Amino acid sequence: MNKIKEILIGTNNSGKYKEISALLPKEIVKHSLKEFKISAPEETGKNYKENAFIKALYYSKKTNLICLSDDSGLEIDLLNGSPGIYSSRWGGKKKNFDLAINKIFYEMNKIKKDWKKDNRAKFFCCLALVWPNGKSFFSEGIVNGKISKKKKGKKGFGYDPIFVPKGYNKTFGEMEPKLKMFIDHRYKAYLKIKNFFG
Ligand code: ITT
Repeated sequence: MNKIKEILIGTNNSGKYKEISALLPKEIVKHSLKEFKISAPEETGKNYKENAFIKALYYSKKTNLICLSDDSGLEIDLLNGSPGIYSSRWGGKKKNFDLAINKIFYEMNKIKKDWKKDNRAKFFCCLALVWPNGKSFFSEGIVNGKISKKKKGKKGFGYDPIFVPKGYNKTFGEMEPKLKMFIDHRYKAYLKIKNFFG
């Protein structure tokens, strides 16, 4: 297999960008969307895979580069899997995750005032690797955990301050990024495509 030497990391989320670029081998030439003036496609898919494909295909066609995109989300058992594929949209137009996190607490409290023991959740990630000719490859990863009663830590992004991964007693927001990135959903999905990069 010809190893990929140059790639576009097709995300507008700087937290994701940092993690993905740190996972990829150093030698690979990495491009970010900041180098190009491309607006984001509408995520009209009905699941993570469709949305990851929409993004990677669109950015790959626009730039003629192989593109790696991520579609991910937080799934909370008590909320029947919400916010799920709408995780980004719960932050509103301004992607305000203080708001999104408050909405999560609000919705959980509405269902059960004392949800301390009903706090199971997971992060899901689908990575799509798409070539300009439309060839594609997908991989998925999950990290199980629970929702913390309070927001804790300022180190991460998105929902990191309220997610405690299984086997740890800190939120992702309290963890060093170097620890978080090797236990999360994105890393687990990346392991399944890492052979493309050598
Ligand atoms: P792109 O589509 O440009 O990649 P996005 O932020 O809109 O950026 P998604 O549509 O995949 O990406 O939304 C997933 C949301 O889930 C994202 O905005 C984060 O808030 C959240 N999320 C995903 N992975 C996360 C992680 O590792 N830590 C915290 N929050 C995460």
